[in-house]
Amino acid sequence: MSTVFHVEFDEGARPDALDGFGYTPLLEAAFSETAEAGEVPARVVEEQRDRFRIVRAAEGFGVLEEEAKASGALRREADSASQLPAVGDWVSVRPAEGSLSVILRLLPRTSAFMRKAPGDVRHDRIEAQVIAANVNFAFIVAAAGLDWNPRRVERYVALALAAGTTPVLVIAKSDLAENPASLLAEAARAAPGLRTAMVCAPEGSGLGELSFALERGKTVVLLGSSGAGKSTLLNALAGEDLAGTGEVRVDDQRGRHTTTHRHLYRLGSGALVIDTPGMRELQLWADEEAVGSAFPEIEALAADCRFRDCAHGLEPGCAVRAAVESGELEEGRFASWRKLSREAAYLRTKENHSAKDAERRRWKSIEMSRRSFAKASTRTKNE
Ligand SMILES: Nc1nc2c(ncn2[C@@H]2O[C@H](COP(=O)(O)OP(=O)(O)O)[C@@H](O)[C@H]2O)c(=O)[nH]1
Ligand SMILES: [Mg+2]
Ligand SMILES: [Zn+2]
Repeated sequence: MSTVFHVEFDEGARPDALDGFGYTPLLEAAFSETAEAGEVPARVVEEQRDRFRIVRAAEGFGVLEEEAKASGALRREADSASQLPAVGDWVSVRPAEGSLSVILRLLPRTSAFMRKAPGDVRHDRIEAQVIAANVNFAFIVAAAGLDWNPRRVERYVALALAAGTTPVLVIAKSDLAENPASLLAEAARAAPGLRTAMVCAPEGSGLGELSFALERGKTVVLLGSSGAGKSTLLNALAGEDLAGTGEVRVDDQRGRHTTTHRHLYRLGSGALVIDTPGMRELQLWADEEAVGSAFPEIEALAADCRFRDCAHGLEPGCAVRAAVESGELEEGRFASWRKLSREAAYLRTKENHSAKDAERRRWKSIEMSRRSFAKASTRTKNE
C-alpha cells in the first residue's frame, strides 16, 4: 500500500507540500524549535508492529510515503506506550539513504485518542495506548439493527471528549433499522447534543451530512466495533476501495479482508481519515470530567442534589436518583454513567500510582541528567 506521489522538480524539499496532510504554521514552529540539521517533519500514516509508515515532503515537489522506525533513544525515553508514535502523529524524522528513516521526536499533539492498553497485570501497571493523534473529529460508527447498543455509544463519546476531539455519531446500515425514527430518538438520548448522521454507505445515502467535517487538512478517526461498517463508510466517502471490508470471524482467516492496522487515508476532498480495526473490548481512558460531559443531563440534575459532592448513591435528597425513579432519566443511562465514572476513578488512582513508580525509578537512576530532572519537575507540576 505504498502510494507515492513523487514528481521530480528542481527545488529544495518544500515542507508546504505537507499542508495537504494537515501541517500548520503552529506545527512548523514546534518543529523548527527542536529540529537539528538534516531533520524533516513527517506524519505517521500507519502503525505496524514496530515499524511505521510516514509521509514527508519529497525533494522538489509533492509528498512521499515510506517506512520508518523509532530511534532507540525515543523508545528508551518513553515512560509509557503513549509517548511512542501513533497514527496521526507529527514527528521529526532523519531521512536515511538506502535504509529506514528514523523518527527522532514527536511534535506536540493537539489531541490524542487513548484507550487502556492490555495491562501488565503482574506489575499492576496500566498504560494508555494512543489509537490516533491530532484528530479533529471522531466518527463513532454504530450499526443499526441487532448490533445497536447505546451503552457502547456512550463509552465512545466519553473517550472522544477525553481525547479533545469532537464526536459525531454515525448510525450505519440504516437499511437494518426497523424503526429509524425511534432509533434516532434513542441515539439522541445516548449522545445528547451530538451531530448525528444516519447512513447507508453502500447506497451512498446520508453521507452529505458528514461533509462539514471532511474538509481539507482536517483529520477524522473512525471508531466503532468490528463489523460496524467503518471501512465501508471510508470507501464510500473516498469513492474508491481504499480499505478492505468484510465480515469478522475469529476462526476463519481465509481470504477475509478486514482492517488490521490503523491507517490514515487522504480523501479527494483533502480530508484525512483514520480507519481503525475494531476493538474487541474498548477499555476506557477518560477522566471523570470527560465522563460527566458525556452525560450533560445528569450534570444538570446534580445541581439540585442536596449535597454538593453527591455521588448519586445513597445520599438523601439526590435529584439524580429521584429522576431515575420518576422515569425522567433512563435507568440504563444512569447505570452507564455510574459504570464509566467508576472506571475513570479507578484509572485515576492507578495512574497516580504508575506516575509515582515512574518517578521513583527516575530518581534511582544514577545518571540523572538535567533533562530527566526537567521532565520530572514538569510532571510534578502537571499532577
Ligand atoms: N446491510 C448493510 N451491511 C453493511 C452496510 N455497510 C457495511 N455493511 C457490511 O457490514 C460488514 C462489515 O463492514 P466493514 O466496513 O468491514 O466494518 P468495519 O469492521 O467496521 O470496518 C461487511 O460485510 C459490509 O458489507 C450497510 O449499510 N448495510
Ligand atoms: Mg474495517
Ligand atoms: Zn445526587
